[in-house]
Amino acid sequence: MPANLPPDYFEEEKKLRQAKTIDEKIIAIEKMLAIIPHHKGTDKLIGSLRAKIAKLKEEKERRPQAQKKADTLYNVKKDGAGQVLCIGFPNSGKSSLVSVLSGEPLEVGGYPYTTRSLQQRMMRYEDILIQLVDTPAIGEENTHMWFGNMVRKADVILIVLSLSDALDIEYELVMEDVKKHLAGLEDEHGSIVVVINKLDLTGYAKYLEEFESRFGSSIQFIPVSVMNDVNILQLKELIFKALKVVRVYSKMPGKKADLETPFVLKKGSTLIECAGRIHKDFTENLKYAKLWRKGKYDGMMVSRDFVLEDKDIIQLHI
Ligand SMILES: Nc1nc2c(ncn2[C@@H]2O[C@H](COP(=O)(O)OP(=O)(O)OP(=O)(O)O)[C@@H](O)[C@H]2O)c(=O)[nH]1
Ligand SMILES: [Mg+2]
Repeated sequence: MPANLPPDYFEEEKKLRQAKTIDEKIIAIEKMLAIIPHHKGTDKLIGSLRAKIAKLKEEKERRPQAQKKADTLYNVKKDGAGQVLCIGFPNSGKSSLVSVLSGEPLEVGGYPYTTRSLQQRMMRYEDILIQLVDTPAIGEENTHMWFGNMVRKADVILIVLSLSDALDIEYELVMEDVKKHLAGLEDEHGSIVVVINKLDLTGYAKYLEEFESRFGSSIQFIPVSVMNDVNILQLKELIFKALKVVRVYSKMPGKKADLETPFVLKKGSTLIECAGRIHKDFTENLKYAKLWRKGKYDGMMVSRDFVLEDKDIIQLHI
């Protein structure tokens, strides 16, 4: 017996195919079920749709808490050595950039507002992982739901612009939005890095030069091409620098230093702050410490308020 399904049903079926989250899928199937006429010809279909919902609900239950949240909230919890928020206007290449930096794919499209929610990906930099957050373009209908909060808490704000004759204006517009939310935070907010993407596009050299002469001396910026893999490694380095962290390795007495797992601390952190991070007892019971710094110190005794640098190796004695 033919099912004779109404056009509304196929509309919902299309939505189901486009659905990204489990919730969206469940809603679409529930609507399909409500539309389907009940008769012998549709029994099987109804049964299989109900089974699909049950399976989706099960899948939803099984997923870790963090992932459940990521689907619904406009907030990404920090992870790794620091959080880098990528923002910009539609189509500038935010998702392309986050994909290539992290090596994990994201949806990319040649039309505006491809990205609909915050997405996190981890980028490896030497021996640490840095969290990148891809975002919907500024101007997307729900921007207000995440923009202020994420801008304030980011360790680095990556403004992604696409090379064009409107480079200056776009930069100023994004900065205006950003500054609104950073007002009052003074130097306590994350560093800002400007990425000018699509360097491969021809005919815009003049605008890039103009941008550089206007803003070059006051901001950190780097032109890149995701498409042609230009300056991507340099950008990784710039991101690491902008994070303003140091990596410190610990060496147990009589053993080799553990160079696999650095402790990541804010630049300017002291030995005792690092010791406290390694173990809370060290804060009180530390007797003395030795430090190795390539080309400079070879097991030198250092005091509690000694300021650590990137790649220092320390040995703590209690
Ligand atoms: N020519 C050129 N095109 C690029 C480059 N990087 C990305 N694109 C293209 O630009 C378009 C937009 O890329 P996306 O990464 O989706 O841009 P987005 O900023 O995430 O866009 P929304 O999510 O819509 O805000 C796609 O067609 C990409 O293929 C590049 O370096 N050069
Ligand atoms: Mg995108």
